[in-house]
Amino acid sequence: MAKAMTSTGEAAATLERYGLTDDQLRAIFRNMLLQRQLDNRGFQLNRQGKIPFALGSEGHEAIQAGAAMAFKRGHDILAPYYRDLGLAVGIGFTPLEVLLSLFARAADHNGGRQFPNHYSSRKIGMMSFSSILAAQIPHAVGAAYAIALRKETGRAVLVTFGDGTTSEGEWHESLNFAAVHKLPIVFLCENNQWAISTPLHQQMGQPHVYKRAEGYGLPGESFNGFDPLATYDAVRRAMERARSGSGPSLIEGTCYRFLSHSTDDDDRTYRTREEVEKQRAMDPVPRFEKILIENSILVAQDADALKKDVLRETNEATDAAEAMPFPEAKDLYTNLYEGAWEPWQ
Ligand SMILES: Cc1ncc(C[n+]2csc(CCOP(=O)(O)OP(=O)(O)O)c2C)c(N)n1
Ligand SMILES: [Mg+2]
Repeated sequence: MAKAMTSTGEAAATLERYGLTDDQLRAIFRNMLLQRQLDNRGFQLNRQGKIPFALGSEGHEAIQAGAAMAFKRGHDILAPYYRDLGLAVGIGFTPLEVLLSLFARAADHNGGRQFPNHYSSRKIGMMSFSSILAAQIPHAVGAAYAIALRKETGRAVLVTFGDGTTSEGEWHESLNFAAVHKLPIVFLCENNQWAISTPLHQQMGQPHVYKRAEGYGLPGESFNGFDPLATYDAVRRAMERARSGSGPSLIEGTCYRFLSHSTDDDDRTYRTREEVEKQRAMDPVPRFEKILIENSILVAQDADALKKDVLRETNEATDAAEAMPFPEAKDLYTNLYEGAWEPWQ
């Protein structure tokens, strides 16, 4: 294969694309752009006083778009956590569904009554989850246990969590149980080096989460979470292992949280701008765009057209969701009690 030229005229190293087609590579890039646009929209709407809360996932685009490409829709199950906007969108959750969640409208999957950014969709195989850190992990292990009990093949569970979450007891119990029963599950840690205001070194003595795998008798592996293709490769191999009945894995991608934890905190109070700027210089979105252009998979005009298209899609979803009604007060107990029973009566 001929080597592509970089913008500086040097020969670019041949891209290791792990069998992905040009269309798939462009789809990964589009997903990264869409995640960032939707992510920013949440912060903008909050600052405009239109929504009470949003979480940022900037810096997680590569890890999530790469993982989404390794997920088999219609077969696999995703048990995500609150920062997985790009994973949700990457497996088929629509921008309108994201905005309905942020605006808490009645047409939202959870009837507008779940916390923003807590998506779920039976249709695409995405489990509902709670804000309690690590609570999704035993649920995910339960889903994997069900797959094993039913002797289903060709499907597996992908469960995600942050670095801070690995300090929770459920995390350890889940890994041990999954290892003992050789369950079809992949534990994916999105290590962004912070847990709100707690830096990694105050969270754990061993900064590499994947190294704990050995203690449970699992394979463990780390990869560059700013690289969507390295992520795709690691997640695909671990999911294939799980789908084929060879058991669970613990994999860890290192990335960084560029924004505050959420619209409710100000990261200037607990970390330096120098640290954030140093990580920003490795921003995975422009980095991947450059790689695609240098390898003639994308031309600059197409990249601009993609960005415009993603902005248009986000604007349309915003307007459509905002125009929809809130849930009605009479529906407060629907799906909570049988027959919408009012417990005080
Ligand atoms: C059991 C529990 N303890 C504390 C919290 C408050 N809390 C919410 S997010 C968070 C940080 C989690 O950090 P990490 O797991 O690294 O994920 P990240 O937000 O960095 O993606 C904390 C402490 C919670 N939701 N649940
Ligand atoms: Mg974290």
